[in-house]
Amino acid sequence: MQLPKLASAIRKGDRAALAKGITVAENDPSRASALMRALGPPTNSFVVGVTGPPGTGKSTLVDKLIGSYRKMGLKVGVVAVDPTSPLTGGALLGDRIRMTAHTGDRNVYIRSMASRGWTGGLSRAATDAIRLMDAAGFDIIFLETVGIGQSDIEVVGVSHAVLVVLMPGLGDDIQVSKAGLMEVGDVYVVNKSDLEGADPMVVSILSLFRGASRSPPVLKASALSGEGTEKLLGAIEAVRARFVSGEEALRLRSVRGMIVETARGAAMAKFAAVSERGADSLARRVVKGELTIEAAAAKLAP
Ligand SMILES: Nc1nc2c(ncn2[C@@H]2O[C@H](COP(=O)(O)OP(=O)(O)O)[C@@H](O)[C@H]2O)c(=O)[nH]1
Ligand SMILES: [Mg+2]
Repeated sequence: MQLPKLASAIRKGDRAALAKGITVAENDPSRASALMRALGPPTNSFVVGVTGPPGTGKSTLVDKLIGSYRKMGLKVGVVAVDPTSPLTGGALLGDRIRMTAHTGDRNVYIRSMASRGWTGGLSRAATDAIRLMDAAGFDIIFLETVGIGQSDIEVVGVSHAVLVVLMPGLGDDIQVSKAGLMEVGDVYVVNKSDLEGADPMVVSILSLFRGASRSPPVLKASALSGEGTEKLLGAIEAVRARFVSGEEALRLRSVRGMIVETARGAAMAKFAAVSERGADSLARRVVKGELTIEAAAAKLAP
């Protein structure tokens, strides 16, 4: 399909077109860039980043929240990013299993994105997917990402609100602060409150913010039993209320994140385009003294 046609079908909320658009975003950065240009700037979607170590119950919680938002009559999209699939093994399958409660619902769209190499490229594709869902008219978009390292977490910069999901027994607070999770969260939740050790975990997170310039809410919930999920929804809704009322700082924050991820994605694509073809003959010319290494490198780069 021609890109302008595809863009206009996506804008009409055509699910097949949306799926196609996201596939373009994943596989073909240059076409994706043209498609994004055709879509224009972000409109009304409220983007909720959900991050935290693997297995804390992010997908299960998102599934619960989808249900709450559907009851409110809102359209919900999910982008589940798994940049570290070799490490987390099976997480994507997990996402699919744990978010099946809404498979028949035309107002819910869930898309998992697997790593094809670089985290940066994946972040750009995820950013594009969010913009595509926004154009398709989704009110709420969840961006689930595994928060293991700094680069995995950075992608949540495109969100209007970031939910950090932890659980009892994660060990010392150092694990949490090391990954950069303490900087990104607007709301912290200790999930699996049905298990031992949720309260000490809450205390240890609160202690990390002692003396800090901000004190985000730290909640307890159980995605399995539903306990505490209403409060969690309330905390997210408090941020969404600011978004809906047009708070500029929130809109700026998400757009800023999109610009950064798009720029990183473009830089990654350039990096990937450096082929080693011709390197042998260039090396010969450098050895002969005909070229500097810098000049040879410039010939190799696109
Ligand atoms: N006991 C308990 N288990 C949970 C809860 N929420 C999720 N789980 C389980 O934790 C495991 C990982 O959940 P998942 O949502 O895939 O975690 P993710 O990797 O963070 O997305 C699954 O076996 C879930 O059933 C909870 O509130 N209590
Ligand atoms: Mg998950």
